[in-house]
Amino acid sequence: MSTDSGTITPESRAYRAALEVIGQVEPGIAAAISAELRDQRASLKLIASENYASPAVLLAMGNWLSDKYAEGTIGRRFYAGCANIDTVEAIASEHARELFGAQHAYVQPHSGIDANLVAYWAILAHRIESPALEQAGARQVNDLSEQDWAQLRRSLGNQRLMGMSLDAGGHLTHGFRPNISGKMFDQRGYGTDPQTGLLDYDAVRSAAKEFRPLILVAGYSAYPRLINFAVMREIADEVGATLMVDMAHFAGLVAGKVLTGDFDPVPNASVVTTTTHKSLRGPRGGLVLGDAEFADQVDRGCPMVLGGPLGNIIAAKAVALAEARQPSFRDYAQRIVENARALAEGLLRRGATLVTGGTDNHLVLLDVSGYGVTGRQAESALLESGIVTNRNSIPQDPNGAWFTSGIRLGTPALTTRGFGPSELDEVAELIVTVLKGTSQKPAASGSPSKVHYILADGVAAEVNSRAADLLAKHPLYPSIDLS
Ligand code: DSN
Repeated sequence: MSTDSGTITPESRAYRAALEVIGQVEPGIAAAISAELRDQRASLKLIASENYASPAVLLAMGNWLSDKYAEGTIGRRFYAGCANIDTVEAIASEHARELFGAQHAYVQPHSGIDANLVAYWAILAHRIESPALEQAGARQVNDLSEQDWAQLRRSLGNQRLMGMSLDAGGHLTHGFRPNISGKMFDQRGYGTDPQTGLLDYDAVRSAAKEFRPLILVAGYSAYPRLINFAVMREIADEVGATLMVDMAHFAGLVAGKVLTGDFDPVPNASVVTTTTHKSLRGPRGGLVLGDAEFADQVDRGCPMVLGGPLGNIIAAKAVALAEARQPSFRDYAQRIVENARALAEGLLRRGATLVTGGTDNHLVLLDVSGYGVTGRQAESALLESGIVTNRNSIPQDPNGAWFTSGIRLGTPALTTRGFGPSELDEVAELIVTVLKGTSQKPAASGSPSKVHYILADGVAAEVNSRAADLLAKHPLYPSIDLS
């Protein structure tokens, strides 16, 4: 790209100026920002939960909206002078409601975990706290007698939650015991069929009938198939549970209308949470969507559960949501899935083992145990070869959640760069080349290491070079030249 002052793009101008200003105060930070762009440009990003936000989204984050405190929400702020934050929040909420067809949208959560905490407390408040207040004739908890307050606290702390277990592909916040969700709720996980790796709705139904949760959570961070949310809703209704869906991973596929009807969580669940930075391709953050009946409690997320809203991030969410309402986003979402399928087929054709035998969404879960390495070793060998992935446990993983026996691969980021199915097939070849060339290095004790590995001579160089050829065909942020 020409650096001639007549042809320089607005994005290049913006970032050069920003880096110059930052560099005058802390050059190390300016250098790290530039290095991150270089690194992202130079690697095949297959982390299923990452993406590349547009320059407009990125630029919306770096400004003085960050300086404003605005606890509360529109029309109910704890600070004066929030008119512009009100505008930003209203635009973001409207885009979210329109994009997803939701009755209500709360755009303040700082992350997916925060969004889930807001949702849990909103459901508890709506279903447990409000009826208790009504029964006691109180307007708020401060009006309760000590005895009623103690009783309410006991009730809030003893509710049941059921979600997909972590090793079946669920998320930490869906009731994993060490997580706060597993401690604040009496929890039970549902798994997948040990033979097929698929969600068994009959098993979920009978477990729910036995356990009778207050909240049934659906959604995942490492399940490569679709979930029928209409069936999950039927199960929730049968046992008196509120269906909550965490669509963080596949929000882009919902926004892009790849997941519709029974597979669209929004019309089927009462409360839906998401992050905004994964397949949705926005800034790092979260959203809570849902039925109007939960709106009042959801809107109390800040300051009851969350710290002050980040006006600059909400602005960037609004920009990203506006982008996702464009027709081109539907094409993008469709291509994510086609690319994931091409990646899965390419891996299978080259002898790899995939959990569930394939994919219907944006991710593939590769069982690396057949290559004689742990997920941790595979992750490191791939990184050395220019392929960024993350290790992930597989169902009944003998190596546990830290070393793991799996690698999770996702296509949202490479699809943003413009990769197509034939290139994902080549990526599959590169992955298998690395895995076949990787072996365990014995630990000092002589026993097999779960960490150290040996990569056969020449493999990293060859794969890095072929990855560089692929990446050169699809430059990242072509409108930005920092030189
Ligand atoms: N860290 C996210 C992921 O990678 O799936 C979930 O929290």
